[in-house]
Amino acid sequence: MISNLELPTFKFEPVNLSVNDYKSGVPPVWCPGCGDYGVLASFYKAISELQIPREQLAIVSGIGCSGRFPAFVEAYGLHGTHGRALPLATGVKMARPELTVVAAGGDGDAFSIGMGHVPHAIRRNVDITYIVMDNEIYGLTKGQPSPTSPMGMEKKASPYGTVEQPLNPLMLAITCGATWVGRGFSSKPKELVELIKQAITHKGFSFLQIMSPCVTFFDTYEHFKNRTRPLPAEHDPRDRMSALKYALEDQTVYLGLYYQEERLTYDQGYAAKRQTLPNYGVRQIMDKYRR
Ligand SMILES: Cc1ncc(C[n+]2csc(CCOP(=O)(O)OP(=O)(O)O)c2C)c(N)n1
Ligand code: SF4
Ligand SMILES: [Mg+2]
Repeated sequence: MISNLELPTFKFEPVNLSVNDYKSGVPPVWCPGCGDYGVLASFYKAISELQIPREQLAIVSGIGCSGRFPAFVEAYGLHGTHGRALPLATGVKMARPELTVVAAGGDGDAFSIGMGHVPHAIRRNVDITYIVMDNEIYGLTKGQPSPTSPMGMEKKASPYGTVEQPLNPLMLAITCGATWVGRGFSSKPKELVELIKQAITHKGFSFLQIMSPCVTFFDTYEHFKNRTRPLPAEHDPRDRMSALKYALEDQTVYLGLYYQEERLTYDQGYAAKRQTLPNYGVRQIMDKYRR
């Protein structure tokens, strides 16, 4: 019977894993200078510092240059369909709650086609880390505007400049109720490693926006180098209004931990519910509705 299905649990001896142990051997095919290299390097370092066993790590992505991420990491990987990283990652976490689950992808994957999933994964507080590599453009499909492209951006696909207000990912995550919200920059690896470690360690939905320039279609390196600053020391990450204030700042791009709180996670909620239903199973459900 499904309700009594016992999954085997494996015990592995602890080993000291180096950064190289987390490299899959598949060479990244990103353009030279792409910000995603910085994100990947920081990710390897973070997971090696956390010593996450490779068989306990699952990385899920949608489609995009950034969506290639799982291929480069020696762990479970799922390169899914465009915009569906979060529902797939939710499924992985619910089926194997003991795994560390990381979803990774781009601003288009997250906020265009995948936007319907973002608020729901957040409000459910699924215990996963969502890394959005935000280059403010569709890189893979050669430079169309994305929901985070600045207003007026002139490209081949928007030759007279866009007329749309960009979406603010941090504001979205904070107001939907994310329990961990942070922002990093691919060119600030020391800070980024710490943010990735914190995001993964947090129990609940962690939303990490990483500014990761696309050198080929929208080179924003100078823009971000001149505008990024650490969040001021007086900012208290337990203060949601303060987090929103800095998220809304558009002249300075603040980096660091914006917001954190503890709340029941989706898998904890389900596990607790099951405790109250000792006879839960397909047959019992069918009996309930037959009555
Ligand atoms: C259903 C579907 N629609 C459209 C596409 C085409 N497509 C592939 S990636 C992408 C956008 C990629 O942009 P982003 O998510 O920002 O990733 P980046 O390449 O910038 O890292 C689009 C529109 C697709 N693969 N599948
Ligand atoms: S097109 Fe842009 S985002 Fe894609 S690999 Fe090249 S630099 Fe990176
Ligand atoms: Mg993009």
